[in-house]
Amino acid sequence: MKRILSGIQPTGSLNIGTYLGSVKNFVKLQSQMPDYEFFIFIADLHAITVYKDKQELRGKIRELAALYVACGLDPTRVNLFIQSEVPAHSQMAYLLQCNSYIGELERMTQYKDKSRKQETGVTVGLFTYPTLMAADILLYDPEFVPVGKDQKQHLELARDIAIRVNNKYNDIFTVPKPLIAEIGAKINSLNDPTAKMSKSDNNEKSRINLLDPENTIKKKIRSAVTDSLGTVKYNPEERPGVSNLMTIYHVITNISFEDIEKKYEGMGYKEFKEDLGEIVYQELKPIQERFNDLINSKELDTILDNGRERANQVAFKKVMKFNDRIGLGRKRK
Ligand code: ATP
Ligand code: LTN
Repeated sequence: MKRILSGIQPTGSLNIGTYLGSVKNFVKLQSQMPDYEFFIFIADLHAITVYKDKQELRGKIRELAALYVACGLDPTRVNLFIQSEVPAHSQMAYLLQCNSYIGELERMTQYKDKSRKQETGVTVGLFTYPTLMAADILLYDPEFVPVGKDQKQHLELARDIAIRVNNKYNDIFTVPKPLIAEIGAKINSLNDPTAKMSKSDNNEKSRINLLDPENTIKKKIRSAVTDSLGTVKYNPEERPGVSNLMTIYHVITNISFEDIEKKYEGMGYKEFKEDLGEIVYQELKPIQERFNDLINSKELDTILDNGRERANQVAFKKVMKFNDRIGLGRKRK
């Protein structure tokens, strides 16, 4: 069976950027692509490239798992698992590090940005992060990897590594293709609409978290940065603020930009923002209700146990096969 795989880090607060750009897409794909087996995981090993408090990390991992299911991932369709519970990820990452070059990792823009921001205490893990990501992917031979635009470069590296290893060790990996959502692929920050809405932004007002209460959601949208023109028109270059809000509106309701423009013709931002606040809240309400049922449930543990079992089965086989091709250990019978 062909496969699809993706992961999200359990850091910060899951927000509508990650939801609209990534999770909602998985939910759509699981029904649009019935011939594929899905692997979706919580990338907790990636989260510790920067130090995390133990209790907080544990909490975030579980929260993210519950949110995935609350957002509509169907555990009968998707193997949902926690990365660190499948040891082959770390093993494969090492093997791939021995097939990657320092120069290509130094070119990764996310590493350059993050290490520049941090200055001291930049860990080796942060630097080798893309090889761990390549391991996550190549272990499962997926045909497609749905990601946001910001992960495209990492995926290209995973492809390069796969091709290189295939040449050296006789076709061991499927070369994965990115699957990037067309629109809604990038939701921007509410207070700086030229930057990505990010779960690690220190400013809470920059994003709407999936677990924000109704009044917070509405307040944040009301205070989102727009411009002084006061017309609802889509023009991402010149009017990033209102265009970003229109993107959120469009991705949730499926109403075209043109129809949104028509609907709010002759009105200011106030009405548009009031409506958008309600639209976002209505989208998140059922997710929050399902989340509350799941977070402390046995059901969630069963889902993660099943996911871990299936992922281990596939991943262990792959890493042993690669060990064998390299010539590690003793020859397998
Ligand atoms: P950070 O900004 O803290 O590095 P993040 O908010 O990008 O983290 P990730 O865990 O890196 O969160 O993202 C998970 C997935 O969601 C990725 O595929 C990413 O591309 C996508 N994604 C994240 N933020 C957005 C956004 N604002 N718009 C669209 N997609 C997003
Ligand atoms: N690096 C990704 C999360 C991630 C991932 C993966 C996505 C880790 N491993 C494998 C797709 C496939 C991120 O920060 N968004």
